[in-house]
Order: sequence, then C-alpha cells, then structure tokens
Amino acid sequence: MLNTAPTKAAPRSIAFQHDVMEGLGQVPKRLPCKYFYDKRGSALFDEICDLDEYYLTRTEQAIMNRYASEMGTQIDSGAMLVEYGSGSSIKTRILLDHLIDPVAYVPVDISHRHLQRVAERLRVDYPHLEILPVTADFTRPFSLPHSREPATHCAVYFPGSTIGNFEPAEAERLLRSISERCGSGGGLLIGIDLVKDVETLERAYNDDAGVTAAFNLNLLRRIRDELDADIDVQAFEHVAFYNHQASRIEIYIRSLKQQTIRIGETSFELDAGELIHTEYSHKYTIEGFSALAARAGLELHRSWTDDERLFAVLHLVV
Ligand code: AVI
Repeated sequence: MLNTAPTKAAPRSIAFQHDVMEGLGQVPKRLPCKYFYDKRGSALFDEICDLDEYYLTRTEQAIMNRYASEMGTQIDSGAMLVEYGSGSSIKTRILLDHLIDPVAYVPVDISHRHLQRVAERLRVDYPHLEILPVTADFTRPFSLPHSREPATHCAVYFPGSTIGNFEPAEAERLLRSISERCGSGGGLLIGIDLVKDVETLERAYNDDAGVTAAFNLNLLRRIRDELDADIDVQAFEHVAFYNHQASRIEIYIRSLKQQTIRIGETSFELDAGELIHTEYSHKYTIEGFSALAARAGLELHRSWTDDERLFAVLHLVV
C-alpha cells in the first residue's frame, strides 16, 4: 500500500530551502556561505586548508605553535574555555596544553555527530578536564552548560578568521554577545586574516587546482540535489576578487549564459554574466579590528603575528 502521508522535511532543510529561495529572489542574488559546509563542502574546505596558496591555516597554526605558552598565561586560572565553531578542535589542543587550571572546555559546533566524536577523543587525551560539547549555531543565542567546578570567568576561543566571513555590523553584534558572555575577568582569543598585497589574497581564493571553485560551486550541487532543483551546475563559474575599499575578498558564482533555475514551482531567471554573491572574507589591520572590537566592549590586550604579518591572533579583554 502506498504511504500517502506528507513527508516531513527536517527543520534544517526547511531553513535551507527558505534561505535559498529568499536569496535567489533578491537583487542582486545571494546565497548564504554557511551552507557551504555539507559533507562534500567540509571535505573540500579541509583540502583548501592544505593548499599552498591558502596561507591562512598553516600561518595561524604556526603562530599557535610558537606562542601558545604565552597565550595560555594571559588566560587566568579557573576559566571555562568556549570555542566557537570548534570543528576538529585541532588548534585548541595546543592551547589546552598551556592553560592554567581550566575548569572545562566547551566546544560549540553545529555538526552534532562530529562534535560528539571529537569530544570523546578529547576526554581520553585530557582525562582531568571536563569536556562539555554544545551543538549550536553560535550566531544565535545559546546557553552554556554548568561545569562540575564553577568557572570564575569565560575565555572564548574563535580561531580560523571565521569572523572575516561576517559583515562588519554582524561581526560587531557577534563580538558584543561574546563580550557579554565572557563577564569581567574574561576575554576572547581570536584569529584574524590581515590586509596584505592583492596577489597573495587573490591567489588564496583562486587556487590553481580549482579546489576553491569546486567548494563554491558545491553550493549549487547542494541546491540541485537537496531541493531537487533544475540547475545546470556546468553553466556557472567561480569568481573571487579583492575589493580594496571594503578590505575584503568577494566570492560569487557567475552564470555563463542566460538561463533559468527552477526550484519546485518557482523559477529564477539569470542573465549571461550575472553574479550570485556567496561569501565575503574580510581582511583587517590589527588597529582596524581593535576599533571594531572596542565598539563591542572588548579591548585589545595582546597580539601575536607571524614574521610576514600575514595573520594575527589577538587577545581582547572585557
Ligand atoms: C572559513 N573561512 C575563514 C574561509 C575564508 O578564508 O574566508 C572560507 C573560505 N572560502 C573560500 N576559501 C576559504
């Protein structure tokens, strides 16, 4: 017998469909970069992090390797270390090794299963530290768990230059919510990508092997496969360039011809050459970022960079 009950879509895919339809209905068209990270997109991002052209990950890692012991001493004992977008918590391990008597580590990530697996491994490697994973979208309000031993303050770790993917007003809002969360005595350790020559920046987002292009265009595959949309992915290309005025890399998907995307009953018309915006990646000076953070109630305390000043890790206090 046929099951005629309407299928119930998961809330996450409803949000995806809603955001895609809304974004493609706008002028100019846009798609939110948070949807890059399905299974294939996350694997492609891992590949990006290993590319020669993508200096960000290895440079931040080198800064952490070199200065983690100094960073650890800036964070007072009794802290609850909360990491925003913890992923595999790789950089955090260096920090955990140098923290003075932390009360607990709270990795926050949207991917529940991956988070639980990472937490299990951390419990084995750090048997004296309470590991309290939280599945949440950190751009929305979420509560922190209670640790067995009460924390005196909160230290937020936000590596990876992820803050660069937010527009300045959104970044300021997010930093304000972090500063409110930290409480007095607390602080934020954050990774930011620095302003530099255009060639280095544009190469990082236009790699020779085409991994960033595949990562960007994967968003169209997702829409095609998950929303059962009629899209010819081959008829689009990746575009990334530096906008000097706004100090940011801008990423788009360009339509190679006049065409139509169909999702259910709705059609979206594209002209040849039309751009769909997918991501901004803001680049900061330490002074510029400090001014933004100051507006959100956080004051620059210390900063660490690599010798070429490609990337910086800042400690900001409430
Ligand atoms: C996650 N985020 C910091 C990356 C960036 O560099 O803005 C995302 C990315 N987009 C293309 N390449 C990498």
